[in-house]
Amino acid sequence: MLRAIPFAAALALLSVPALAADHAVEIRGTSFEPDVVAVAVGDTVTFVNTNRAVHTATADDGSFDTGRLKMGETATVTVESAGTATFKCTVHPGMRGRIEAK
Ligand SMILES: [Cu+2]
Repeated sequence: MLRAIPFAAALALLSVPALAADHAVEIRGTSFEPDVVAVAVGDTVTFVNTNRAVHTATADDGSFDTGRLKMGETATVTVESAGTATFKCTVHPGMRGRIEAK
């Protein structure tokens, strides 16, 4: 019985997910800053538009889309799988970036 307590405690620790981090990406002018974001699965990425024009951050594989962000608006996406997700602004297709998730 005495050994059951530490074992249960260890199981409880294992079942708690690692703390997710949030990564900020600023839309500055017509670029994403930073344009490459290294994250862990479960992390979030928050896009904030600091530019007067409307922008989006839209994954090429359709896995996320912030929709149209006006100046001062933000959108947060959760990274749900490992791998690289490239994204662009649908208003300005030359605006590109990528999320690299481990
Ligand atoms: Cu744009």
